[in-house]
Amino acid sequence: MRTVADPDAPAGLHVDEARLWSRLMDLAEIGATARGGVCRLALTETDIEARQLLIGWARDLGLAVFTDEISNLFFRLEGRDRNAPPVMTGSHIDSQPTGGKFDGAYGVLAGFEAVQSLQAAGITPEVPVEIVVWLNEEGSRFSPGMMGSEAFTGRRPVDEILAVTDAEGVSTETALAAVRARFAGLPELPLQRPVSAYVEAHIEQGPVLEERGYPVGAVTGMQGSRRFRVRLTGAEAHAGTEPMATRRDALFAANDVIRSLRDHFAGFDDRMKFTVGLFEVAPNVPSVVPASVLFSIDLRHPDQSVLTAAGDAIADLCQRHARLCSAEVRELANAESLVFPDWLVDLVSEAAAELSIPCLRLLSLAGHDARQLHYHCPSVMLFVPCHKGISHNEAESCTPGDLANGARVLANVLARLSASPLALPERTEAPPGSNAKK
Ligand code: HGY
Ligand code: MN
Ligand code: MN
Repeated sequence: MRTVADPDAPAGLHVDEARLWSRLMDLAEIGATARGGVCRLALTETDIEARQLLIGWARDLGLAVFTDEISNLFFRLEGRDRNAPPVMTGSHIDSQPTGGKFDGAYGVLAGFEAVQSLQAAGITPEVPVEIVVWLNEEGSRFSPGMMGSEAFTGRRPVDEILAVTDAEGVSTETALAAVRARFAGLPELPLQRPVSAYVEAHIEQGPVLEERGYPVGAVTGMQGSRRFRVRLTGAEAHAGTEPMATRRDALFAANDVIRSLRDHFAGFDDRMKFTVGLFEVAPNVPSVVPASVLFSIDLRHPDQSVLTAAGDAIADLCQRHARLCSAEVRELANAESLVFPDWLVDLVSEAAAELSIPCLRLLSLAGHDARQLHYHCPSVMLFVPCHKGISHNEAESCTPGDLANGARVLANVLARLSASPLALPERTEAPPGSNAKK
């Protein structure tokens, strides 16, 4: 077994499990919830506090700190070739309202641990290495998510992102301006700048690694997902006087529409995932017939043709089952299934083998910022187990050992990718219509 004493010991051997766990717990304090999770929504005071904490840690490591016009954060370990496009690693620090300590945060802090391991191994990379914090991956306040990585890669126009409003009517533009003012002194880098490669570490958010007994996963690709909003419009009426037959009851219409969608999607194989997570009724008072319902649809499947066919049926189903109400269907995002470059997935597997860490190749059923970077530069992910696959839930939990193993593999991957300039990646052309706002 090789040790850190070996001059050419893999950088990953310098990972410090306790240090990584301690940083994760410190970050989890920010937005901590009473049930052991985190609520750290994008562009809120908790997001700002978390950024301040990370900037302090980055400066302690001697990393240069940058931002951009959409408030992504970049912590840069300089390379011998300062002009070479950086190798990037990172994830997000915003959470779901009932999120866990590790979703997103792990990818950023595994990046810190991996870079600190490169430093401990005395490695000066040829190519700069940057840890990135993407703005608003989750999209739980400003929808859809992945705003930082979409703006960075040019996959969604910035003005479209700035125009999005939250439930209180606050625009992304207003909330972003307040955050940018708090970090006014940070030097800015342009959007869409070249990147040599992107590697994102993340918890699996599924049960496979834990069930199969693998400490690390090399992620082969990501299933496609389509996001919609459906608005059903009827008319307010008196709960005591309006006859049942003439009511334009938007809630009863929503009940029929959602039932018809459930029946339709149940007709596909069990890889189809259909979720209605957001549901708003107006005027939402006991003695008025509901006039308006707004609900979300999150639809996912690994087979692109199935996802296309299933998603394209939604508008017609809504119209047909809306009863006396009108139905308006808007698609917010359409992200295709994708496959990461084989050579990069192999590199993750090889880096794990170098450390004698068993590694399983698997597909990501969750969405991640790597989805956007995939069309900008060669990208890949590595997963670590989370207990029973529980995530987007305050009970999300991981073991310090698994988290450290993922950081060890990440350190080795970064060491190899940054050791010499990669041929500037030709960009993978995005499929037509993906991510397009209908
Ligand atoms: O929804 C997702 O797949 C991601 O965890 N935000
Ligand atoms: Mn995530
Ligand atoms: Mn998430």
